[in-house]
Order: sequence, then structure tokens, then C-alpha cells
Amino acid sequence: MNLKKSAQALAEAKKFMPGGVNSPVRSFSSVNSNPPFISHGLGSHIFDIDGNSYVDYVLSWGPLVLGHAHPRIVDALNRQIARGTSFGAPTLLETQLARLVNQIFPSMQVMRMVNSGTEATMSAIRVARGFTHREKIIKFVGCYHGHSDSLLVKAGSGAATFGEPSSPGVTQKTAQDTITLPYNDISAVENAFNQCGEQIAAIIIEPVAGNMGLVLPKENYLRGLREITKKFGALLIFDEVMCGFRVSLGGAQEKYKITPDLTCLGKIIGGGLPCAAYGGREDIMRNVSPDGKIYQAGTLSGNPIAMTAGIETLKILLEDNLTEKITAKTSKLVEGIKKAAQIANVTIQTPQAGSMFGIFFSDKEVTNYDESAAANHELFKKFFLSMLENGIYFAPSQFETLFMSAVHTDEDISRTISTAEKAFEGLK
Ligand code: KE4
Repeated sequence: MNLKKSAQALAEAKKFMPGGVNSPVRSFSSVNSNPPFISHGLGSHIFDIDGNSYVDYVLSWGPLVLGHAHPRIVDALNRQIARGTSFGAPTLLETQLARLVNQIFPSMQVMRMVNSGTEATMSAIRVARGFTHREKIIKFVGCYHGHSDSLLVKAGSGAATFGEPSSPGVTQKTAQDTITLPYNDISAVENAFNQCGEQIAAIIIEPVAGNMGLVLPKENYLRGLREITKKFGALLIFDEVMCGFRVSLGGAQEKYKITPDLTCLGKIIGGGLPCAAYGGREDIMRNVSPDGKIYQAGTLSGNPIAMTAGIETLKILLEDNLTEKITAKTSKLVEGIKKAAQIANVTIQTPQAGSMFGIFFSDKEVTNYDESAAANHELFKKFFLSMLENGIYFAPSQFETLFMSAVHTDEDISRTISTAEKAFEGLK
């Protein structure tokens, strides 16, 4: 595969940006390779500046559930852009998107639009602390909620106490208010609450985890979290930035029938434009400025362009009950990849949650970060590079999740399966 122009572009980009990228995972450093520079996308495909084309299962890390350059979204954006891009003043579009989100996520009685998942989770944590007047939060190893300081914290030495910064620049003082526990282990949560439950403002969790590879919650795990937070007066925050609109249209809270106190959304809510939201119980959200004292703000929050893309995306998802159809496409692909691995006598795990799916080179189900880290990453890298060289664009890290869109065709799926067969054969 010719990637000459991308290599030149990367060298130039590195002069101005760390790793030549604006988000680390795009550097392909996890797979010891260099990224193609993308010139454009259309439907289920992206095209790089060397003229190579790829069936895309990254979809901008989830947002493009309707594929690239969907005609209805492009048309709506063109009409809106001609009317101005941002006013820093309320518009009808924000209420229209909020109403659609409330229809799909009824637990989000009141919400605030922001510009990224990081902003959404950072704000939700502040609201939880401000509402409960408590300072500690619980997160889980392997869950990623964006890069705000309180959430860049790894497990401390003491099981349920004092987190350690997971990045330079996060202070020890900040980290010690975050307790980081193993995912899918309800007893660890019970221990933490028994030790310092009255100090815990909230649990924040990816109810279906997509940042350690795809890891599903164990039976009754989420219900256990709901019960223990209620018992101790802590809030339950579902970070559905990735799994929202995918594990089912109404996210994990609809699929598992658990009502969180606050929900964070991102990615699909903006249809590929910078947009996210946090929201939940009215009695909590009425404490957010200007109704209440908990401050949060943003110059481009709710901007008309992102609102337009989000509105069109959610309207289309609602119109044709697309989520189930995309899930069916995903199941067809996952079954095919599973069979391809069996034929090649390669052992993999292929978790699926709606239109999200993953591949672990592991001989047992992956239920937490340690098991994900123990999977065979060398085999993953070889598999990934073989797929990429043959025009299938998977996520360049074992710790990421893959996504299906409404516009992937049967031809895309069968081509992906046959390419996987060749890739698995090449691993032997
Ligand atoms: P952003 O700030 O990147 O919009 O959202 C942060 C975030 C929050 N919560 C969850 C569950 C997320 O998955 C994310 C971001 N996801 C990553 C992919 N694993 C975005 C890709 C990247 O970091 O470049």
C-alpha cells in the first residue's frame, strides 16, 4: 500500500503538533505504525491522501453512526451555515436537540450542551460534588471519561483509597479524591462505601465499557451500583458518550433498565460536530448556573452548526428505527469474523453490544482491564496492520472499540470477513 504522501504529511505535522496529531490515539503509536492522512469520507469509506480507500469501522471514534457526509446532514449544515455559525445567544435549535435527547433518554429531565465528552463528564462530576456537598468520586480501571484532572487517576496503593495521578500535571491532591476500582467487581464498591461512603459524591462509569476494548457489565453489576449509591446518598453517573445511541437507541440505561441520576452523552449527539451534553434529575440540574450556584459555561456550547448535525442525526435514527438494523449488521459481521478465526484456528473473543464490537486475542472472556491487558497485543497489531493494508480500517489499539454504521453494505461486511480470514491465516 502506498502511504508516501501520508509519511511526508506526518513529518510536517510533527513540526507543529505533538506526535503530529490532535489526539494521541490517532498517532498509531499503539500499533507501532504511522497513520494514513485522510482526505475525505463518504458513506462507509474514508480515503487517504495517497488515494487508498478503507471500509471505516472507527467512524471518528463513534459519532458517524450514519456514515460520512450523509446527504441529509450535509444539506442541513449547508443551509444553517449560510444563516451564521454562532451567536453566543439562545437559538431554537438548542431546545429542539434537548427535546430529542429527552425523548430518547427520559432520565435526562434537564441538560446542558457542551462541546466534548471531557467537558460533559468534568461538569457532571462538579455538579455531583456541588449537589451532595461531598468530595470523593469513584471511577473504574479501564474506563476513560476524557482528560479532566479528576478522571486521569489510576488506582492507588490502598485498594479503596487515594488515587494516583495517571498523568504528569495532575496533582496528588486532586487524585486523592478519586477512588479507582476494578470494573465488574461489586464487592470492591461495597468495600469503598463501607470505608468512606459518606464522603462519596458519585460513581461515574461507562455502563458498557469501550476504552479497554469492549467489556460488558456482568449480570446485575449495574443494578448493584444503583442500589449502593441510593443506600449511601451518592449519585450514579452513566458516561454514555460512547455507548449512548449504540447499545440501544436509549443507551445502556434503556438496555439494562437502570436509571442513573446523571448521564453524559457525546459523539453521536453531534453527528460528527463538536457536541456533548450532561444532564439528569431536575432537582440536581436546577443547581447549575444560572438557576443555581454550580458554575459551568462555554462560548460555543449549543452552537447552531453542531445542533443542526445532532438534530438531523437523531431524527434519522428515530425515523427508521435504525439502531436495531445497525445492530443486525454488526451481528452479521461479528459472526463472520468469529467463523473466520475458527477456520484459521485462532482463538479470539468477539464481544458485541448493539452497534459496538470488539476483538480480543484471548482464550477467555474479557471482563475487566487486567484481562484486557493480558490479551495478546502482538497478534492484535499484526491483525490490525494486515486488515489496514487490505483496506479495512479498524481502531489502532486493542483498548479501543469498533463501530458499525447504517450505511455499511453487505459487500463491505463480506469483504471485511474475507479480509479477516486472510489476516488470521497470516498470524500462523
Ligand atoms: P471527548 O472529550 O474525546 O469528546 O470525549 C471523552 C470521552 C468520554 N467518555 C467516553 C466513554 C469516551 O469514550 C470518550 C472519548 N473516547 C475516545 C475513544 N476511546 C475518543 C478518541 C480520542 O481520544 O481521540
